[in-house]
Amino acid sequence: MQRFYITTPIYYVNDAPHIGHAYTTLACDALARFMRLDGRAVHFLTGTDEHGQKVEKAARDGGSEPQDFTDKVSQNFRDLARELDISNDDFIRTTEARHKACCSELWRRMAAGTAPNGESNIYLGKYAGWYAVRDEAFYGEDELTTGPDGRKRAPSGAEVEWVEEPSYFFRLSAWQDWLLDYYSTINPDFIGPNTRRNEVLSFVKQGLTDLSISRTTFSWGIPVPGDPKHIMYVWLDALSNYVSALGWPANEGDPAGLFAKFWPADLHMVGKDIVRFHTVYWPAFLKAAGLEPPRRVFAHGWWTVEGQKMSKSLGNAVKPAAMIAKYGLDPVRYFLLREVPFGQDGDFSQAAMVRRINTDLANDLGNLGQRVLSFIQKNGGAVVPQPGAFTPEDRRLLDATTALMPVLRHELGQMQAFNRALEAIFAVVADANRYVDVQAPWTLRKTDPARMATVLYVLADTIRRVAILLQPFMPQSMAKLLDQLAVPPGPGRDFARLEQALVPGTALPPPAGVFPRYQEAAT
Ligand code: ME8
Repeated sequence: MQRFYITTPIYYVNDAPHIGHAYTTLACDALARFMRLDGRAVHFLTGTDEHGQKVEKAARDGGSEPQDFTDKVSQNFRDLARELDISNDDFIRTTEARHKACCSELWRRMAAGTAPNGESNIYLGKYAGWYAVRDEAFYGEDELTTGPDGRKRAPSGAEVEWVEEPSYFFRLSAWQDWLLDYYSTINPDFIGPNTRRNEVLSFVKQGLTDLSISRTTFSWGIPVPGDPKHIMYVWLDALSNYVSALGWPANEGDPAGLFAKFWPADLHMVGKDIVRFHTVYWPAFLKAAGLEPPRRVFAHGWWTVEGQKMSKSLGNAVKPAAMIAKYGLDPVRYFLLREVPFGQDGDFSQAAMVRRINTDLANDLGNLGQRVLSFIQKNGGAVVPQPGAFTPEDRRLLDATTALMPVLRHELGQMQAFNRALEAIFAVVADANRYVDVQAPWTLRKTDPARMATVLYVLADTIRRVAILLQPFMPQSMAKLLDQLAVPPGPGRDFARLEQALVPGTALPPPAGVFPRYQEAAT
């Protein structure tokens, strides 16, 4: 069986989850569900990033011990996954013992190995330079700008501070040629989309400097093996989650273990803010430790809200729970993945959300289901109709759904183009609505009942196929629609059954609208 390992970033617990976090997790969920329905063995991981200076500071600012604080806030991210109906197989916290053991071993392996220039991968030195706690990242002087307030800032807008302390370094400079080779020759599909790939390539071509990978001025983290005054740089700690959650190193060499089954990861999904950590540092760390690099990293774009950056100070962060309460879960899932070409930035506006709900979901898909199923209920004896021979128009509509499978495999599996996948499915929904209008079953009812039955059959089966294909995006609503077509839950809803048509004569329950129009409550 083909395997698929997909991960979200592990989120910092200093912040409450908002629509940006929901977005990444949702995209991964849709892909994980797609792959499962397509017959793959899937492992889908999410979790929380709990060490480092930023989290320690957030805990202390709130008057808590870091462990108590992280225990509490990590739960918000688990709750988010439940609110969004996320199908993750595991949830990792970097404060768990399984993770700490993995980090220590990864460090030891890196330290034991040599870089391509023959020198040791890790050496002790002194870091003197700029650090942004908000990004948990080191910056060169040339990357900074000075604001009107005289403070220096990183390209992300985060304030930086001068840090001078003993530190272990990773000999990243020596991995530059291997990285360029990895991006260009060994694995040209490593980074998506292309804009990000080009950015990373030019960053690496400019020349890499060695990376500070330990800190000594605070203590909330994993100690460096053999030198516990140092704690590991939080990004080395965090990135390791992708292998610690698979049980590495304890199950190394066990062919039935999760690590053997699922590493290297098929896809690390991330936001564009953290692409450098995942595409430069992470493959180099792994290679230095003698492990395989991941197969692909896709960096999606950034959401603003009503044209503004989401921020604590503006207090405009969109809370997923509030959106779900207002619009329903599946409309929110649909909107986020449909509205913006995946990879580009997008703006979350209530007006755009309502437009999508009313146009695509209520008018196009909802109406198709409702008018066909209630017509069958009233005029077709409330059973799956008995079709006669299919005309070319009938075949064209049925074939259109079958033809979607390779398109979806490409757009989702290779390109992570959620919007294009949804566009393709909804083009068939539009075809089906046109087919209803042209075939006019209400007229056939009087002139040619046998043909009416065929038309209704073709429509019911098209709705079944569309509902099966939309399950990864809107699992709960599509389950309701498939219930109304009397398709039992389980393997009958897998992609492999797409062409195993409805059985004429099967009783159909009374239909109920799946996507109501959204109307602003009168004030
Ligand atoms: O960076 N639009 O965690 P983090 C779109 N712990 N996506 C957004 C977003 C927005 N406005 N805001 C956040 C970290 N995200 C590290 C990761 S991984 C080994 C360690 C999403 O809590 C997006 O996926 O700051 C981004 O990359 C991630 O949240 C950052 O989450």
